[in-house]
Amino acid sequence: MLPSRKQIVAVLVALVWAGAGESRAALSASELCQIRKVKETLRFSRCLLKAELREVRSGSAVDTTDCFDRIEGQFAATDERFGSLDCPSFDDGADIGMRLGAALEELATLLGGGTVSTCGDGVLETGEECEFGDLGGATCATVGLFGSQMRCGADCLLDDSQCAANRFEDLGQTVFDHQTGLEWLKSDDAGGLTDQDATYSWTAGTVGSPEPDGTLFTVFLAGVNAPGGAGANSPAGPTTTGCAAGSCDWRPPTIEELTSILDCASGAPCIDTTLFGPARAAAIYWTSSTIATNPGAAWCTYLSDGSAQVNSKPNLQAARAVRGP
Ligand SMILES: [Ca+2]
Ligand SMILES: [Ca+2]
Repeated sequence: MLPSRKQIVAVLVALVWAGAGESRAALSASELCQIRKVKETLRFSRCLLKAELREVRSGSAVDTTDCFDRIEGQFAATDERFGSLDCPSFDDGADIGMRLGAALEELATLLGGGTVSTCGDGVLETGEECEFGDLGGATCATVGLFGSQMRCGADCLLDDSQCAANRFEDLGQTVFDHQTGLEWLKSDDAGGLTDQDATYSWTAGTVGSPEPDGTLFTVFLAGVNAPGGAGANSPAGPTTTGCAAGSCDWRPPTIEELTSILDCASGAPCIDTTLFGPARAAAIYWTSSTIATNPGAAWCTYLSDGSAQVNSKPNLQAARAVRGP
């Protein structure tokens, strides 16, 4: 990558600083190493600019190999003399030479009336859609796609090839949501933990108990997160890890997360069963969200109309596991 204006200024400041530093009483080994390198960088710049002068005068290309050989040799000698502990930078002769060489070549082009590409200089300019680390506000969503993989590609043009065309991706045992980054465990009708008819309690206590020790946690989550767990008779059961769909960090969704996948377009149940698996039309799904003013109850989602419901934690309701951010 070409040096930025900031990097060029830093070199100039270092040159001035090195000149001032020489008059100080005591210089550290680190400073002495840096001064040698700055001086050598200065010589390298002169070497290249002299070559450019000869080139303009003669009208033919001038070999600058000697310039590059010298800076690499001198930097290596400096590194050897001071060592990596004392030198603030190390083994960087070729890199400095390449960066400065590229910058001076651009300047020579400009001085000859030519134009240079500004892609890669870190500044987003007209004609550029992006620069390294600066996508100009573009995301997969701003171009009608899903996911978080918008990239800055060649010639400072946006590269959306890693964005997803569809929000939901069917991964077999799970569904990945490219909009939220969440992965959902599918339901089934196999009679195991993830069966559409299975129901669980939020707490093992009586009405009013806030504790998360019901079968939602001790059976459902413990099962999908444990090797050889009780979910083994469902399609989401046996895997190389033993956990459901190969992941052991399943959890109940928050009310916001569960609401984000509801879809009442085809009526009850308000979820796309072709994607997320079967669900009873009147199923009520637990979430991890306790009611702030009533710790003995938690938010649920009612699949018959997609509404949020308050449910007492000892009740038996359906469960759907999620993982991710
Ligand atoms: Ca630019
Ligand atoms: Ca069933």
